[in-house]
Amino acid sequence: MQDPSTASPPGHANASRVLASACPLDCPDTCSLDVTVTDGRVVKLEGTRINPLTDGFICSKVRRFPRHLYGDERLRYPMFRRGAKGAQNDATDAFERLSWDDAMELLTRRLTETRDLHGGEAILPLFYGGSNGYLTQGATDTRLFRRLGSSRLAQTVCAAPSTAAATGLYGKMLGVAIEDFVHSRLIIVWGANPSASSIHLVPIIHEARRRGAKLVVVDPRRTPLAKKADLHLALRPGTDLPVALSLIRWFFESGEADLDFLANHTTGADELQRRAQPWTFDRAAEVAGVDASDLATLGRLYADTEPAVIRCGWGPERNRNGGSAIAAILALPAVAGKFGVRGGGYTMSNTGGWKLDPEELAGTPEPATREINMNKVGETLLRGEPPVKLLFVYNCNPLMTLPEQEKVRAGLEREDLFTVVFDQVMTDTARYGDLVLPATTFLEHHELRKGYGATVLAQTRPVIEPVGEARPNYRVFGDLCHRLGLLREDESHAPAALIDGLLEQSGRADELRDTLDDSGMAYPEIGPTPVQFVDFLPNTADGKGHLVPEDLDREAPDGLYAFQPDPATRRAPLALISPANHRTVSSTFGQLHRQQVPVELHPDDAAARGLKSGDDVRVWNASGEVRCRLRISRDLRPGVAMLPKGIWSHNTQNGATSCALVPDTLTDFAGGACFNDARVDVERA
Ligand SMILES: Nc1nc2c(c(=O)[nH]1)N[C@H]1C(S)=C(S)[C@@H](COP(=O)(O)OP(=O)(O)OC[C@H]3O[C@@H](n4cnc5c(=O)[nH]c(N)nc54)[C@H](O)[C@@H]3O)O[C@H]1N2
Ligand SMILES: Nc1nc2c(c(=O)[nH]1)N[C@H]1C(S)=C(S)[C@@H](COP(=O)(O)OP(=O)(O)OC[C@H]3O[C@@H](n4cnc5c(=O)[nH]c(N)nc54)[C@H](O)[C@@H]3O)O[C@H]1N2
Ligand SMILES: [Mo]
Repeated sequence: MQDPSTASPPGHANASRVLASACPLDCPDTCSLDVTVTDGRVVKLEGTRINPLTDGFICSKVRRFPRHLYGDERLRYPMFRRGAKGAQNDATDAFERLSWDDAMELLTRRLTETRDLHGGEAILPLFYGGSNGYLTQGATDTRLFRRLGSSRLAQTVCAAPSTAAATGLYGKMLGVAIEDFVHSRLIIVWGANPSASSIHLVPIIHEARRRGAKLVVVDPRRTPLAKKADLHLALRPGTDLPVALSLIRWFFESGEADLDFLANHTTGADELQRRAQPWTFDRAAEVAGVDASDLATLGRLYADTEPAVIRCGWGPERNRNGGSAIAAILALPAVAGKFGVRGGGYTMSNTGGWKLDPEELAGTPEPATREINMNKVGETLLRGEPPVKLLFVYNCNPLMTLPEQEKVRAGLEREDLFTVVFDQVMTDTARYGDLVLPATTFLEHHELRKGYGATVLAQTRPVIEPVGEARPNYRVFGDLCHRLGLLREDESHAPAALIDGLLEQSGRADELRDTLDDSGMAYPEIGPTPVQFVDFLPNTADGKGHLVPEDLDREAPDGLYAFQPDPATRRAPLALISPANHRTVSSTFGQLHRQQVPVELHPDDAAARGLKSGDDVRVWNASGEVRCRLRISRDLRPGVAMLPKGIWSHNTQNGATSCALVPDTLTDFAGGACFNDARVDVERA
């Protein structure tokens, strides 16, 4: 392997070279990569061991990255719309090519006019998880939109309630390192499906089991790990809260709670016990649709086994009880006394090790303009006051990933809305763009990212010249600031300056710079595998875990840990879940998979509707309908349907996806998305 800093410059057409990189996609693993470049083109991506978690292998999605780079759907130059918004015709018919100079001039004019005529709040930036890098989001874009006085975006589509819960309870302390799961004797995979969403955890779990560990999976589906588990709790979606509270209650009632730990390291244990009191195993089992005896088995196993770790995923947060559910799950290791040993505790998001804030580089404080919850973008585009007149979409594909898809679609169809879509490929959203701008990928620009499973910080450089005329976000947002006269003389949007600015915040910039220049990856000062409550305490003011944090308690309707019942109705009795699939990362790479995707249903639910596998069906509720094939699956529990997240309009018969059935209601706190509160019925089409 060759260090990119000493390699011949990107684009230099010569024989094959292997250059180091790291994946910035929205996935916990942050794989370290070797990229083979032949004659200026990427021909192969492989995993390395620089991030030991990668262990030399990567997912099939990123192995096929050359198809994303060079495929027909790749955006190669700026384009202006000529045809109808949303037209599915060939991109070359619907759009006219522009030079970057003309595109930037047009955009500068539209931004200025919109602000002058309608006020800054008529501009809405819309962005999320396309790249998890500090250079593609947070610094230069924030600088631009703050100085324009645009509406602000609450980034709530994922992880908002879980982050609020982890912050409220433990100050978002680091989790158990993924590598340390091998030391666990009991692994509880709670609402996560690492076989699709973070594949490097899977062999570690298998190794732990070879060493004698037990595996429990809490998931409405029989996931690949659930099929191998010692216990699978196939609960109803949205019922994690009563299940976790019933375990908490049992620990207190049976004398298994770790009262010493609770007294020394937490506050709020008595109040938590009081709130868990109504949830006997029988009552929780009835609400969750599981056997009370399985809850008792899990309680006993968790009490008796050490080290025990909970891998809490994002499945439990995506419903009306999501915030309280995550809080209750994260409270369990405190109640059961599972912290303080290697391989014991919990893991959720592991970003707590890095306190770098790109927004500090924006150089302008957050204005007091209106804040739009991104789960309500459809509603805002249709009925927001003042109306949104200019929508600037980047790092996301909102038509395929936000709730109330038909509202989002109707909003994007507004002829008086000017939509900019800045993306790498012609997404379903980009088809509604008035101005479409081509973005580089991580193999064509500089990046610095932190992992959220692996605790690494990764720095990467371009390994090829941009495809076509694609440009990095930092350049486009920086140039826009400059053209609009919003850039101060001492400010730079050069990647080196941005990286320097971020590393300075760490208090160990020189050391980090050396390490990153050397290997491309660095760990927090505390090291790669610190132990919870041994090597560090919660990042709360008093260093304790707060089991009933006041702010969350105030925000939640009826208070923290209050259960909201199932939203099913007679007309919409089935719970539709839409978890991650193994072909896409959210909707990224969806252009590469054109086959029809079926909705899945349990055999009993299909039989009750006279349906069989292969039938054309209509999945519907008051928000919309999806027309697709039916697949009968014994891996779902009765009452649950599944249509994965991340699919595109070409994957169904009518162009609608699960988001068309998802309400824009919010989680109990932090304004999170309730994807798994979609309630539907299925009938023959
Ligand atoms: N291949 C791939 N990898 C990804 C992604 C991707 O789209 N594809 N997405 C990335 C992103 S953005 C994220 S946030 C993570 C998400 O990764 P995960 O945490 O794995 O989240 P999900 O896939 O949403 O759901 C996980 C599991 O929760 C189950 N589930 C659904 N509802 C409930 C519930 O109410 N309770 C419980 N206990 N379980 C429930 C689902 O059946 C699913 O098996 O993965 C990241 N990695
Ligand atoms: N039904 C349903 N929907 C869901 C979920 C669910 O559980 N169910 N889960 C949700 C979750 S967990 C998440 S995180 C969201 C994610 O939703 P989004 O944030 O919309 O993520 P993606 O669909 O991956 O779209 C990211 C886009 O950014 C582009 N991109 C990548 N890098 C760059 C860059 O450097 N510059 C620019 N300009 N563009 C770039 C990619 O090409 C891609 O088109 O989806 C949510 N949607
Ligand atoms: Mo996510």
